[in-house]
Amino acid sequence: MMSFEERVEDVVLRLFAVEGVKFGQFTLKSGLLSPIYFDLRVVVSYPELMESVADLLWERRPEGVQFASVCGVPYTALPMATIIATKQKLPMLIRRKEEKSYGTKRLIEGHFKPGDNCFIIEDVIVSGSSVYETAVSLRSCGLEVTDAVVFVDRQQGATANLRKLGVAIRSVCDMQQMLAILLRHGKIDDKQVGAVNAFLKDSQETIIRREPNDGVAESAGRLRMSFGARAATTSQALVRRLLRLMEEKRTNLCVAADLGTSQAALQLADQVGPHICMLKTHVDIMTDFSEAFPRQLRELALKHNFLICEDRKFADIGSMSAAQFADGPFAICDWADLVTMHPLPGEGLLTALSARAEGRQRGALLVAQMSSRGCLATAQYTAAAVKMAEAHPYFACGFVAQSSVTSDPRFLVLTPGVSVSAAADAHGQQYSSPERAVGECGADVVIVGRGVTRAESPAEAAGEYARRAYAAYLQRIG
Ligand code: 5BU
Repeated sequence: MMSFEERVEDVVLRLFAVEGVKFGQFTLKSGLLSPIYFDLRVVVSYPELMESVADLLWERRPEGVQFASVCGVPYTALPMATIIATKQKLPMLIRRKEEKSYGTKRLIEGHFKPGDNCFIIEDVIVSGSSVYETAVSLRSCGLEVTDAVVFVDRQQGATANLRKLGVAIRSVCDMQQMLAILLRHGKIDDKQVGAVNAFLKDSQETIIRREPNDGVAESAGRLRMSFGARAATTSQALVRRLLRLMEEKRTNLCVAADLGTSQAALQLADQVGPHICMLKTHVDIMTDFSEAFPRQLRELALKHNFLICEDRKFADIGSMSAAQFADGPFAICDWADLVTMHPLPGEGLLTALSARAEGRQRGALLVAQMSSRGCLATAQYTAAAVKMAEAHPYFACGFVAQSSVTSDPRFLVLTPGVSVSAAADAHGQQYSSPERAVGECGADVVIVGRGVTRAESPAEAAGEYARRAYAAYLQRIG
C-alpha cells in the first residue's frame, strides 16, 4: 500500500506528464501573469488519473464532519465530484453557472433539505473566488457550507480569504510540495522553482470580489459579536446550540456543581437551572455515583435548558483517554455534552475522543490556561492549544482560559476562578469578578463553584452572577 504522500507524488508526476501542470508564461483569470499553470481539465481524458485525483480529494475531507452531499465547482471539478459521489454513495448537487441568463432555471440541481451540509470539491484555488461563488449559490438555497477540498492550493491567500467567509479549505497538496516533487524527479530546474517562488512572493494578497447582498457575514471577531451572530459562524452543532441558548436565556453562567453526593448536585442543578447555560460536574468526587445520576441530570438539563460539562480534564494518550471517556463506570460520553481536556498529549487525544463520540453531539474544551497560582502554561503552550482547536473545529468547542486566547467567533472561552466575595482559596485558586472576567479578560462563559454552592441561597447567588456576567457581555459587544 502506498502512503498518502507517495500517492500524491505519483499523481503529481502523472499530471505533469499529461500537461496538467505547465511552466511558462500564463495569464490567470485574475489578470496576474504566472510562470506556472494548472489545467486539471485534461484529466477527463485519463480515467485512471481522474479516479486517483478524486480519491485523494475525498481522503482529505475533514474528520468528523457529516456531509449530506458533494458539489463540484463547475466545470473542472464536476467529474471528480461525480466519482466521489458514486464511490461514496453520497448524493451530488450541481451548481448552474449560467443561471443568471436563463432566469427561471434552478440555481442548484438535485434534491436536498435545508440545512444539509454540502462539501465543495475544487481543482485549484488562487483567491478562492470560485469556491466562494459556489458556496454563495448553495447557501442561498438553504444549504450549509462549512468545508471545501481542493487538489492544489496555489498559496496565494485563498485559505485565509475563505476562512473569513466561513469556509474551511483543505488541500491535497500545495504549490511548494508540488514544486519539490517535480524538482526531485528532474522535471523542472531550480530556475523554474525560483521563478514560481518570486511570483508567489509578489502575489500573496489576493482578494475575493464579493457580490452585494451575498448573505455571507464576515466576522467582526469574537469579542465584539453577539452570541447569536456567532452561532451562524460555526458548524459545530453543540457550540451553535449553546450560543443560541445563552442568548435566549440571557445567561453566560456555568455553575460548577462540586458537591460530594449526587443528591446534592441534583438539588443544586434544579435550583440554579433557570439561571445557567451550563452545569459543570466532577463526578469522581461523588461518594454515591450511580447510573441514575446522569439520567436524572439530563432530565434537569432538558427541563431548564442547559448543557452538561464533565470537567474530566483528560490528559493521557488518546487511546487511554478515549477509554476513560466512553468505558468504565462513569461512561462520560453517554451523558456529558462537553468534556474538558488538556492539550498536553497532542491532537491524538482530541481525535480519539471525537472518534468515540460516534455521531452524538459532543465536544471538547481545551484547557489553555489555568486559574491557579503558578500555572505552568506558557504563552507558547496556549497558542499551540488554540492551533490544535483550529485544526479540529468539528469537535473542539473552545477553551478554558484566563484571557482572550482567540478572536475566532467559532470558539468559546470559559473562565473559572470567578467570585464576588473571595480573592483566593488556601490552595492556589485565584479569583476575579464576573465583570473583569468577561469585560477585561474576554470570557464568554464564567464558571462559578463555591461562590454559588456555599451561598445561603444558591439560586439567588446564581441569578446574581448570571445578571452581572451577562451585563458585562452586553457592554462588551456594545
Ligand atoms: P470554585 O469553587 O469557583 O473555585 O470552582 C472552580 C471550578 O472550576 C472547579 O470545578 C475547578 O475544577 C474548575 N477549574 C478551575 O477552578 N480553574 C481552572 O483553571 C480550571 C478549572 Br481548567
